[in-house]
Amino acid sequence: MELDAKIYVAGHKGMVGSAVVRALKEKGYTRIVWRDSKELDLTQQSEVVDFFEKEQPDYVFLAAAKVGGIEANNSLRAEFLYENLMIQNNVIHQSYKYKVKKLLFFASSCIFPKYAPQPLKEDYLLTGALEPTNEPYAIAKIAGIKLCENYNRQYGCNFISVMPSNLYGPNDNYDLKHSHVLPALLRKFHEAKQGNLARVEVWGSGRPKREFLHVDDLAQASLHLMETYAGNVFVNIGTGEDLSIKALAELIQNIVGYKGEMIWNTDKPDGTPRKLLDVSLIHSLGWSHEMDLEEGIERVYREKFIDV
Ligand code: GFB
Repeated sequence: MELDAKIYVAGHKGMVGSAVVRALKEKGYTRIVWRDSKELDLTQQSEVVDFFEKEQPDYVFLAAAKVGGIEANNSLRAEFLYENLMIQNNVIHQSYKYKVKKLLFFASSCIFPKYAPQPLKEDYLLTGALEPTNEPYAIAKIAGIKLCENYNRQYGCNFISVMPSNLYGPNDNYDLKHSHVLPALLRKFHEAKQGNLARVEVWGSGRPKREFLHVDDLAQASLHLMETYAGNVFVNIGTGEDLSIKALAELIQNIVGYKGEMIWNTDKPDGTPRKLLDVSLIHSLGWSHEMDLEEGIERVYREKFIDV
């Protein structure tokens, strides 16, 4: 990407989009464009057409999506399918129409089959049934990957897809009902410590394993792929290491310094038992993660709850 290229970051206020904007600015890109959702509703085709007609971006990072943790995915099932399909259909199709040089689509590791062998290689896609709690979201993301792949095949576009593991970092969602586990536990333990509460409720059995990646690492990987990679194979982006939810909860409890008890609410779903990404492809393409999990959580905790 030329430093004076016009780059559209869809979803610039979200955790992923804002990290991409930070990384682009750090590298010296100056013509970054974005719109708030009030100015441009990406689910509306005519608004997206008008935006592309006006801005004619050279490159697109498609980070706009309806996202959330296990409860949000499981309860807002229609919205997760409908809104994500609409957003990505509109942005990917207009990127083709307006001859965008390259587009990067952010998918998610929940697209893999629930019981796929671990670690998850890119070619395990569509080899088995999905995890039911996030099937609508996963189906939308699989459609997005396939849209990119088939615009490449039929029209010679240069649209790539990436598959991040579970993410955390600045601008995460801390709403206890709809957030992911890591921000939810940071908030729960912090508030329990502040309020001298005797116990904190944690969801599920604690046995599922998850792989966590700092969003700044994801942004660096995405820029690297935008600059160096073209192809129909999507690329896993992760650390290649996971831990159980129980181990994560203990780590967060220690970082926060909460001395009370943890109660496991097994009425809440566990979700997929494990989704560790095979990161050999991205390693072979010359990128590996930098942020260690403990250091990353300490940093996020300080930024969100201490240095405010
Ligand atoms: O992060 P999370 O909501 O999503 O939950 P997924 C991960 C695990 O943490 C589950 C447990 O086993 C939860 O039961 N957990 C424990 C908690 N305590 C909590 C809590 O207080 N809040 C939350 N949210 N979880 C999502 C998918 O799956 O991950 C999306 O639904 C997407 O589609 C995203 O792929 C990355 O990792 O299970």
